[in-house]
Amino acid sequence: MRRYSAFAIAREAARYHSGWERAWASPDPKKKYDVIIIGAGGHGLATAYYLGKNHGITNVAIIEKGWLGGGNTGRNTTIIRSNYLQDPSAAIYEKARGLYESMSQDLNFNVMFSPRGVMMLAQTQHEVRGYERTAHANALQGVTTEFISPTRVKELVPIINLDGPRYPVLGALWQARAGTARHDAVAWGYARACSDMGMDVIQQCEVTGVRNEGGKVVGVTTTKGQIDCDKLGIVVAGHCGDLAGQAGFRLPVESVPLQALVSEPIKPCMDVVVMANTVHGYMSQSDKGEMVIGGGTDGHNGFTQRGSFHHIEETVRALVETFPMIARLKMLRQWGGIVDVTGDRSPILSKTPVENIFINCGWGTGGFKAIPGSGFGFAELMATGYSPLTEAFNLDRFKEGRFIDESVAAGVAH
Ligand code: FAD
Ligand code: PYC
Repeated sequence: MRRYSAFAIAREAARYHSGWERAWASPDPKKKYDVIIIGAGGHGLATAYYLGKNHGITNVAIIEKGWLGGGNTGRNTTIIRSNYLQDPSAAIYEKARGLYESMSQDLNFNVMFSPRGVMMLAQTQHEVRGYERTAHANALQGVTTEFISPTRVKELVPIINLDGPRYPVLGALWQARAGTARHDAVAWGYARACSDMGMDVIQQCEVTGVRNEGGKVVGVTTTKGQIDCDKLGIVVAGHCGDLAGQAGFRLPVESVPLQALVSEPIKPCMDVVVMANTVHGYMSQSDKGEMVIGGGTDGHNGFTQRGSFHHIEETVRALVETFPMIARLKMLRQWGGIVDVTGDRSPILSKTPVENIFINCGWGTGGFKAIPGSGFGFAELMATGYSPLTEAFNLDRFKEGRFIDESVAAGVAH
């Protein structure tokens, strides 16, 4: 396998942005695509990739209003884990985690997957019981997690304060094979693989209308003209309500800002990911040495890619009590994304009321970890009409009351 340095990854990005590759393809009005995917985030690109790789469907266009991975895929804090409670979730997140393990080889693009371990602290008795229950459920699902003691927590994270001023650390749910990956490399790797298969990745092209005839999709209208297709996948995260509206149906999804921040780089001090959901902050250390920090969503719907200022204060306060040594760290940057949240905190991967339109959304605050599993299943659904990975996540569950409640496993409050 060829390995890529950080420099080589940056060069790959420059290739895309310089127009050297097909990634700057423009829509060809004479061409009809078998499949159009709206949204060149991780889920859209992974879907296109598996349509080609697993189902031989390569007459595909991926249409992006901004740039590759410029939505939530390039804005998240890169936590990858599969310690969810319900069986359908464990299946799709564990499939994804497994695919992350071999993604660099599969795409021949270094996505810097780092299975360093993810720890979710239990700081109330309620959380202890909840995480013990999750560990038992995971054992039945074949997902390797364990509930560990405070002593083990301290061994793994020497900088942690077990006796915080508000909540002591009573233990943690630990997944040793969970971790992080370089988020934009995931988008670039999939995009290059799609491009190599002959697909058109069309950037700076916003879909402004979805064209249906007789209840069946025929194409889209974009800022670069009309494009025809047989099947359409809407994979636009926080903008899914808007696109569904253009197609003529409604979704049970709310869009809310979620933000993150990073500190100045410091020497290595923590080699696992820690999530503290009661005090409400989480932190990991990037390969560059920056502390990567996040907390909850804004308490109101919104489409700003910023997030409210008071959340920064709350998140930093929570993390300073958990890791007192970060108190004097300077913060370098802050940003936000628009996340698409469902009532049961589980995604939607589904057929829609319009024939041949499929929707993949609702990943909320936790979809980065799911990208390869979601793409694998959604491509199967789009190609064959059925996927065991996506079946439980269909839209009808909201009518039929078959919720997949992951409000605890989602980790980030929303
Ligand atoms: P996106 O990456 O947002 O892609 C959708 C694309 O659609 C965008 O590029 C957008 O420009 C495009 N688009 C929208 N409308 C149109 C249109 N009309 N025409 C054409 N294109 C359009 N998840 C985790 O698993 N772990 C984490 O640690 C984590 N941390 C997070 C931290 C933050 C601050 C945020 C914001 C999110 C976090 N997430 C995390 C969630 C994760 O980032 C998302 O669930 C995931 O990236 C969604 O991917 P996507 O491909 O569905 O969406
Ligand atoms: O889903 O693990 C997660 C997560 C952490 C931060 C944001 N999302």
